[in-house]
Amino acid sequence: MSQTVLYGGTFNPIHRGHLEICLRAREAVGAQEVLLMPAALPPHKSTGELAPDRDRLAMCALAAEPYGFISVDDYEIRRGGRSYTVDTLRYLTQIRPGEKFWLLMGTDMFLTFTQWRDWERIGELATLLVAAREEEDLGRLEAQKAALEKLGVPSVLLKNAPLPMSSTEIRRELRETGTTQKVSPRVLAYIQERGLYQHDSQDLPYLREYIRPLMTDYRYRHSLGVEKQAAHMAEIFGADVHKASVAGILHDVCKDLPKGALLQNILESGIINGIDFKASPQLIHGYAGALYIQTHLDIHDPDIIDAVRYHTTARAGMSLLETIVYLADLTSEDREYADVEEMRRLCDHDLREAMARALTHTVGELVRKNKPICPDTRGACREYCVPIPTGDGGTQ
Ligand code: DGI
Ligand code: FE
Ligand code: FE
Repeated sequence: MSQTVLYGGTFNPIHRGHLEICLRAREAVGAQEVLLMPAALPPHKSTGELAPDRDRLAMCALAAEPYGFISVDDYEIRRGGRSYTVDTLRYLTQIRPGEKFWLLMGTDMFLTFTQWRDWERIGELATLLVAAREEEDLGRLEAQKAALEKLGVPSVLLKNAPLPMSSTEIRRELRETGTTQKVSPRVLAYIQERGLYQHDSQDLPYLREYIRPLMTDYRYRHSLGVEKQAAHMAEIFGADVHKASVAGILHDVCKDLPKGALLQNILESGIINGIDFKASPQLIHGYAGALYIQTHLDIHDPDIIDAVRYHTTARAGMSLLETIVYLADLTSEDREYADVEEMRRLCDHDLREAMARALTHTVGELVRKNKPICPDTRGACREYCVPIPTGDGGTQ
């Protein structure tokens, strides 16, 4: 019977460590083929810096080319979004009847196997092949192997598989030096040609390009406007112009992304500041944006993160940068409302007065629409002596 090893992963980028594992896996089980299955990743998934699906797929194909036994399947990328392993295995066993499948996995996945969706079915469709690293606790792995065996799920431990190099390290090396020895020459050429992983994570032209497909044209124009206005105000008030620009361009990065997944990320992060996000879904995008720029864009500057997080609600004790981004959001060149010119004038001269006016307007609107006012917005109102009108609809 033909034997195939299924090797899934983000491959961001595929490197020599991955290829070593392919060789070891083939050897260990006498497989004819190792099938790489790059995972599609939705924009809201927390994965760190990620090259586009198509590029990761192309790099896998380039890396596989010299090895007759490695092939690449674009099934998960064609499907898009999150794929469950069980679905991928169902697909493979359907199109390749009579083949025996081995499912290659790391030890973390092996130890949590019974938490996977339809794990029993996975066990029927494939035999688990576990790439254990030398330094790992083999006793624990053997115990898990025995436990799974009892549940009818067979597995093989691949001991002494080479310590895989880390894609994170490789991305850093590429960013800092423009090159690396840890990927194959063809993959390196592709990375360099496409300019992957080589940007500085706070490079403005890169960030503008990055956000564009995540939002509507309207939102994109607004983001450019907020970047410009935040930079302008930072100049006037002696704040860091670069940080203001980065926070400005990114402040609404999550505004047009699906709210369900964003909310889940926020709840998992534990930073909720007493907000009932279900009652106030318009507050999700600032909090989600603050997480997103860390996980997807490698931006870890706490000043920028807080400016994004509090750009909708404001709060007591805002930094100068937070204040600038909050106000730039309301006075960017795309904004049109009766006294926008007056607000822009204040934003050039008197941030305190501008904040007081902005908050007065916001809480007035919220009360009029009978929407909850969140604790941080209340804190900002206290600080700027803005009374919250009575008829206030709730305590949020
Ligand atoms: O994302 P933008 O549209 O550019 O602007 P924004 O981030 O300031 O979002 C504005 C929305 O947020 C607007 O619908 C009012 C709402 N908002 C601001 N503060 C609060 C609030 N909503 C609730 N429920 N509670 C608040 O304290
Ligand atoms: Fe916003
Ligand atoms: Fe905005």
